[in-house]
Parts: sequence; C-alpha cells; structure tokens
Amino acid sequence: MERTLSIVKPDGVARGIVGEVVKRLEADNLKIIAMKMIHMTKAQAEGFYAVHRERPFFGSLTDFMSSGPAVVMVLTGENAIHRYRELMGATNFKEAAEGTIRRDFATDIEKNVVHGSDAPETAAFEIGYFFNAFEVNAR
Ligand code: FUP
Repeated sequence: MERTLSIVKPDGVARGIVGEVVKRLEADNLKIIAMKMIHMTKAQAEGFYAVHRERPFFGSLTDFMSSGPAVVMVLTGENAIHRYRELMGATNFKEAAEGTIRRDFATDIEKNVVHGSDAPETAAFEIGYFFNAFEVNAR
C-alpha cells in the first residue's frame, strides 16, 4: 500500500470542484485516510514548493497557492502515487489526456486544480508537511 498527498488547489476550492475530485478518486478505489482545509501563508507555499525556488514561475505559483483555502488529503492504495497522477493528467492541461481532472477543469498551467506527489520520497515529505501522525488514519 502506497500513500500520496493530494491537494485541491485554491482554484478548485473556489470553483466548487472538491466533490468532483473526491468522487473521481474514490471511484478509482483510492482511499482517503486524512483530509482538511487549509489556507497556506506565502511562506508555507514557498516551503511546500521549495524544489521549484529557482524556477521563473515560483513567485506566481506561491502567490496562487496562498491566495485562498485548499483541501489537502492523504490517499492510500496500491500504486496510489501513479494512479492519482493518471487521474490528474499532465501539468499543462492542454497536454492532459481526455477525461483527466486537469483536462476537464484546469484553466491555466498554474491554475491546474490539483496536486499529487510524484514519488514515494516526495509523498513522505509532503504528507509530513501538512499532517502529523495522529491525523492520518492508518488503522
Ligand atoms: P506537477 O507535479 O504536475 O504538479 O508539476 P510540477 O511539479 O512540475 O509543477 C508544480 C506546479 O508549478 C504545477 F502544478 C503548476 C506550476 N507550474 C507553472 O506554473 N508553470 C510551469 O511552467 C510549470 C509548472
């Protein structure tokens, strides 16, 4: 069983598509074992996306991620990291496969509705960034 961190980003929350994202991941048999709504500060968004700090889009991305509430979830399932990224679709919604969350709902390469961890090491960092052990319901 693998774990991954999912975020419904501020654009997804503002547009009322949290339920749609949850419906799709549950329909794919990914299980939610932790979930909460947060509103990141700019500094918290910078910490989360620290790997991108040298990229030209870092300032804009962290402004966006701290612009409103987001829903963070821990998902579990076999091959959960890859399976959730398949549901999300490519970073650039224009390249995302048909039927993916980003293809159906993203409006912009930055405002692309959802985040999902891309590897076991990043998943562990990202889950620990938002949740402590008592908040993750592993039993
Ligand atoms: P992903 O793992 O699909 O979320 O993509 P990345 O980790 O490569 O990028 C993180 C976020 O940075 C993306 F969700 C959107 C944003 N981004 C841009 O705004 N411009 C870019 O050119 C690339 C990424």
